[in-house]
Amino acid sequence: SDSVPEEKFSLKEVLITFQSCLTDNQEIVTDSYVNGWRGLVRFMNSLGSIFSFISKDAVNKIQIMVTHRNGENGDKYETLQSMVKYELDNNLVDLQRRAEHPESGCRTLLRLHRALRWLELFLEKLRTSTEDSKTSVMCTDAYNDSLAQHHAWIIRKAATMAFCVLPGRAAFFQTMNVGSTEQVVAMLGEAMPFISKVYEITEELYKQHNLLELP
Ligand code: 1Q0
Repeated sequence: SDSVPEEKFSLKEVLITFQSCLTDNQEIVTDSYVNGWRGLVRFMNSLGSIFSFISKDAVNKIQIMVTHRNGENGDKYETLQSMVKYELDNNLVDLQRRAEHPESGCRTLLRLHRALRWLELFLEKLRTSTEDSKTSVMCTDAYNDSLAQHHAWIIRKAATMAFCVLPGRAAFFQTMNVGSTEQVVAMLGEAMPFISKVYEITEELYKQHNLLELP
């Protein structure tokens, strides 16, 4: 038959992409990293249009990274490590203020990297939550401990308002399409170490090159 079955969206596949980010010598593959975010955005879109101001920004940043990858020097962007080296060696990063290179791979990826910390904190809260835990509270706490520190007041306000309409824990777990609560918890336990590892390696890379505050 030539009918293509409607693909059931499962968050498991998304979180597994972060596993495929890591090469044997602990480098991070840009395409896999970007694909991970693509899947997360797809999941976020399924939560409702109130999140579209967030997904628009995420899509924009994903697109910037894709454009670098598809560009003339795309091979230099194969891993985050090679990207940092290439952009720094060729003065392609605005270090003090946004100027000639407002869309450098380094500054764009830093925003996704900070969001990955939010994801790590949020997933860990979900994993260890109980039936009466509130997703909005877990999400807000994770946000305040990570991304919020880098956001202006107005964005913090909008984000926190959006979190309030997150579905409850049970409905949220259902949207993830992974199975029972036990299966969700197990899946999160499996995926978390990879997400943490990817975060840690990127953080270390950026720290080494003094890139953690790029404008
Ligand atoms: C489920 C709810 C999703 C909550 C997502 C949390 C992130 C909140 C971020 C709100 C700010 C977005 C508006 C734009 C901000 C930019 O100013 C900022 C800085 O960039 P720039 O160029 O101005 O310097 N951009 C960012 O900080 C990047 C934000 C990227 C957010 C990507 C979110 C992707 C979505 C993920 C949904 C995952 C849901 C996973 C649930 C897992 C459940 C097991």
